[in-house]
Amino acid sequence: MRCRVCGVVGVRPFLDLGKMPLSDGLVRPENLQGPELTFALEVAFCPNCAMVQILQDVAQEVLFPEDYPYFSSFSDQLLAHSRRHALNLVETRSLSGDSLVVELASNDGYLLQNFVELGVPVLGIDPAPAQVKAANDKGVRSICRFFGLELAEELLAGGTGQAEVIIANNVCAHVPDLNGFVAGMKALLAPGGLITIENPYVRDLIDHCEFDTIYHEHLFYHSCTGIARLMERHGLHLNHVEYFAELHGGTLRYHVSHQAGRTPELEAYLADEAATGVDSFRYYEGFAQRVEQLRVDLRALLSSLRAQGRTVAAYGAAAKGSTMLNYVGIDGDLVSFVVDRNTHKQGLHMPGTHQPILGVDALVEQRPDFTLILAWNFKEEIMGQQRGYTEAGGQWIVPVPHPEVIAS
Ligand code: JHZ
Ligand code: ZN
Repeated sequence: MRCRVCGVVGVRPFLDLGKMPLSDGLVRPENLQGPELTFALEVAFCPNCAMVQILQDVAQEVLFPEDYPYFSSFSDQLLAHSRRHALNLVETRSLSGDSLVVELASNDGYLLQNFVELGVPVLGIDPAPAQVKAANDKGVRSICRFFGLELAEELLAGGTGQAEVIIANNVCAHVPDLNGFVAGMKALLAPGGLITIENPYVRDLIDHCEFDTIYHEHLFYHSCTGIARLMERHGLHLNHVEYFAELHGGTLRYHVSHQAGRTPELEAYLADEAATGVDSFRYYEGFAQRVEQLRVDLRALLSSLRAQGRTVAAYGAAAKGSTMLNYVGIDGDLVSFVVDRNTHKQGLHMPGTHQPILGVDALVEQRPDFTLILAWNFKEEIMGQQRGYTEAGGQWIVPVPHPEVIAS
């Protein structure tokens, strides 16, 4: 099989999750009886460019339909993280009313709104119409398009100047033509400009068994080595990296520019990836077995609770939640409903396993004995908001790195 990025034949599969529904394909009540699309889902490593990737392609219009339900603004932690990033960029890059900040996958304006507040011109680019509308409604100038070299050239030809800062958060996993995407960033970046890219770190995925972050929307799973090689191929340079342990299970922020040069922090990450083998196949061998063990353990935990007559619900109709429910085989008998703050998800049902998605008040109203936190990346924030449930005796289960009931 050919690598999606470097084109070399010989990517090596290391995990097969079987046939899975689309993780964000939440089901409307009227479609519950109808057929549901499922697609194979296998993950592989490219020994040539170190890019971890899935083997299957689902058409973009199927993956990202008009009613794509993910809105970034439902997490206070993410909003705070984004605000810090924006304020820091305004200061360190001396951004002003003459600058331009472009965000790729700008969603509902969760990040760019901070620049707007400070009078820094922005352009958000995102293919999801409802999210783009929400952004424009709050004064964040955004266009509804997929980004790539073509759009970059169209913007430049249309009079949009080059950007001092380009931000691409949680999107480099989603783009099939990653080369075209990076070429577009290069074209759009001012000579002294900065690109920042955030993505969950593949090392955390493997080390902490975060297999549920694997789904059809995520074509790539990134490392410093992979990003460095990708940038080099396009004449860009990875200069620096920052790590956020709490964000999406461990996130790296890559700093990229037209100028060569690596900070000691980046050198340390690259050396560490070489030493641990993140840049070689052996690191990924054995992962499938650990994932299978997690499936067995989580099923056993939930089955034994149910056998004792305990009730179990779940928190977070996250995309990763769908992978977890479907791979582990958690149906409505094991977990009866899922709650989520995102009002666009409420009233719908989980893909494949079909639990109804309710508002978060259902936890206190129905008081399940246990709640499985599918959005485990936000567990502190979630448990913090749900003290009433905990005080009423509700208990929490986290599924990764291994399933456990958390003492509260
Ligand atoms: P969340 C997202 O994946 C989207 P998902 C995307 N697929 C991506 O690439 C990764 O992030 C990195 C809800 N919630 O963001 C909101 C509450 O209800 O972890 C969400 O529905 N109450 C593009 O979908 C879900 O949980 C809360 O207090 O796997 C979290 O989904 C909080 C904090 C969240 O990821
Ligand atoms: Zn490759």
